[in-house]
Amino acid sequence: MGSEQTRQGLITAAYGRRFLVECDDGRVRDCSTRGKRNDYACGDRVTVSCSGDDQGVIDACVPRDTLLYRSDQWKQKLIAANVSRMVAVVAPLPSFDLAVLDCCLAAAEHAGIGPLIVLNKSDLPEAAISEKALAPYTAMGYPLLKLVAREGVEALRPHLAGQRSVLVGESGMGKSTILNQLVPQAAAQTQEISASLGTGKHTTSHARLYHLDTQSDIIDTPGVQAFGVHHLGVEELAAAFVDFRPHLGQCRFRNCRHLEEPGCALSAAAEAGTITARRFAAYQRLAAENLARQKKY
Ligand SMILES: Nc1nc2c(ncn2[C@@H]2O[C@H](COP(=O)(O)OP(=O)(O)OP(=O)(O)O)[C@@H](O)[C@H]2O)c(=O)[nH]1
Ligand SMILES: [Mg+2]
Ligand SMILES: [Zn+2]
Repeated sequence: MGSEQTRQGLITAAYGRRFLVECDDGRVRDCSTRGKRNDYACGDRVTVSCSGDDQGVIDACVPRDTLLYRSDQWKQKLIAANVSRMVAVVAPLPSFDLAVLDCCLAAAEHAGIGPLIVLNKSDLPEAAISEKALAPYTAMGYPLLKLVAREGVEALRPHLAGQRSVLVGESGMGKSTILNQLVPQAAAQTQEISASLGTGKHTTSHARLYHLDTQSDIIDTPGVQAFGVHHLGVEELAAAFVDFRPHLGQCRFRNCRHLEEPGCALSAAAEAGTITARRFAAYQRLAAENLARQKKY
């Protein structure tokens, strides 16, 4: 004993309750936590009690600038800390779910993280349909970048410069393929979409941070089937739908939840086509779920 030394570090991988921490002496240590804590994420700046060159224990976390997480009825899942940009990746095959995209974007808005939508695999003929489905998102101001990650991702680099970015999206969209193009030495395993089930064995299982240069990092994350936003209250939810913002505060009732209230400005906007009916329905479903939960507890 007596060889413990305290160091600052950056979490670069999160494996349940174990974390890889890049310490200020340049060494990456495999770290556990105190008291079975697991509320740390890739991108967290932490204090580590180091035991030797390879191992340590995380003692504390520096306050975060941002925290991206998802949540369902039971628990929260931390995804990435101190990120400034979300790269939401979709692709025509396997088909993607706009409802998942809506939740990713809402979580990013709520966390103060700037989203960029990437339509990957734009080499596929089905990409035209996907692009049409994404038109409302560009109309509401989200930047959209079409990529063929298999061929190259140079067009993405300017969006990542000076940022810490996180790749999010459903499984099989090509997040790890994008990462490998950006950081060839990462050699993240990518999954082969099997014709039978669309499931592959190389699907990403843990979040991992890579340095692009001294100013920019990128975090690859496992694909999600759903991106729960149970942590957003009804009011926060409406505010996280950026296309709703011009209409907020214009309903007849100040506390309008935009569900069945008369004189709802959002409902009128959906009918007039100023906001898309699909986005409004997505909001209403999430808001109704949220209220039902509040009643239960
Ligand atoms: N046609 C085409 N296929 C691509 C492109 N980019 C990636 N793919 C393929 O899409 C499949 C899935 O790619 P991954 O990078 O593993 O996807 P992922 O988003 O990391 O998936 P998870 O780790 O499960 O979340 C692989 O078979 C890739 O070869 C592209 O630009 N065009
Ligand atoms: Mg992956
Ligand atoms: Zn309303």
